[in-house]
Amino acid sequence: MTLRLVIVNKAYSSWSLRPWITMTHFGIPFEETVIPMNRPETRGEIMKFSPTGKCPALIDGDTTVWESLAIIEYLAESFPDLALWPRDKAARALARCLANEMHGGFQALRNHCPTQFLRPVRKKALNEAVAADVARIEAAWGDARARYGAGGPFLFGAFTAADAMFAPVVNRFHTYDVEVSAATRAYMAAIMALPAWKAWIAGAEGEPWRIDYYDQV
Ligand SMILES: N[C@@H](CCC(=O)N[C@@H](CS)C(=O)NCC(=O)O)C(=O)O
Repeated sequence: MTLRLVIVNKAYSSWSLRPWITMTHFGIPFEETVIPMNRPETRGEIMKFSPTGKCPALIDGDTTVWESLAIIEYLAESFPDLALWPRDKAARALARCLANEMHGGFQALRNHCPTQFLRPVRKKALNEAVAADVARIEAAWGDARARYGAGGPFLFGAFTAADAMFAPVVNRFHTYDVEVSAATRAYMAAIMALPAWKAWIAGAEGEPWRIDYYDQV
């Protein structure tokens, strides 16, 4: 049975990107349904797939999985031959810590700098709370890279679900021209060079829907 991933606009959706880039990068076949946000019918359309009225949602036959991180865990269980998480237990524990920290945190950064995959690079001043989020993210990335990143340019060497969880932050740092270290820039460049990243941006560019609020931030 073909997996179906239900997402909202690629131009703006950070949560949708996470499972999408995971599945695309690892070559997991799926069909996608894109529901445009900010329309009167949006919630009803999403509710056909997800009880939360939020995307992403993964449909696998009779099984529906929502919440980006739960979807990634479901995929990791469904495709055990693919190293969605690092193979080493201690590395995997750190990867899950970081993924959970991202899933539940960094609210200041998320509110101040919404993901916007089509926004030209333009600097935005950061307040103290956002700067603290940026500092913590840089420290977390640096720690993972120092301990487990020797085998490649990603947090745990090869691309894993931890990178997928942070991929929208790469967009935020990039498009709001956040001042970060050279090491952070190198990590961002590696993410933005991924074919799966480029495919997401191309998808966003091809969408006919624009939302003023996000376009003006
Ligand atoms: N914690 C959820 C967040 C899901 C979420 O907020 N999705 C947003 C898109 S980024 C959504 O579906 N918004 C549609 C709407 O509110 O109408 C997850 O990890 O999947």
